[in-house]
Amino acid sequence: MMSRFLARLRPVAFSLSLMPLLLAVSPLAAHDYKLGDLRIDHPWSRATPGGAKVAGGFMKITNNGQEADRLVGGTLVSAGIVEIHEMAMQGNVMTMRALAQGLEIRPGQTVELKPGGLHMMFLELKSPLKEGEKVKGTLVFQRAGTIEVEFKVEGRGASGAHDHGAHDHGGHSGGHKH
Ligand SMILES: [Cu+2]
Repeated sequence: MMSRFLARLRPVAFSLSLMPLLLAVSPLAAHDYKLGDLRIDHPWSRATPGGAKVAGGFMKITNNGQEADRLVGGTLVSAGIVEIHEMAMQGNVMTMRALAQGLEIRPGQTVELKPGGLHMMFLELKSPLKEGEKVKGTLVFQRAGTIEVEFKVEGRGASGAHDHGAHDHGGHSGGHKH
């Protein structure tokens, strides 16, 4: 009885202890991060077409804690400015606007930043983002603090019809009324 129990238990314990090692050495391993109660899944961006100075940053953020947190900022080594944006209809025109208070992630909630929706906005890119690269950056949360991440650069057509690179970004700040 006991030996059967142990036989079942051992493979589980073995694979759990091995997991951090595999994550560290395998480039094919899932690309996710933990910071306090937050889990950040697959930060990615898209290759920029020649000369583009802007790109979007995407990921899933899950809050497994008891308190709300907020994504309030971040950095990307190749970007001069990083903002957090949402897409919103203004009349019948889709526009982007910066979230001055950041992006709230409530307890138990998973928020997805994705093309055409909530996103990080990388502005003033000093060098193009090339498919296959991993670009270092940080995410800053109000409660959990700062974490270093890598944004995986995917192909230009990746996930979603909305091409951020082609966006008229000047129009979005120009359209702001303060
Ligand atoms: Cu934007």
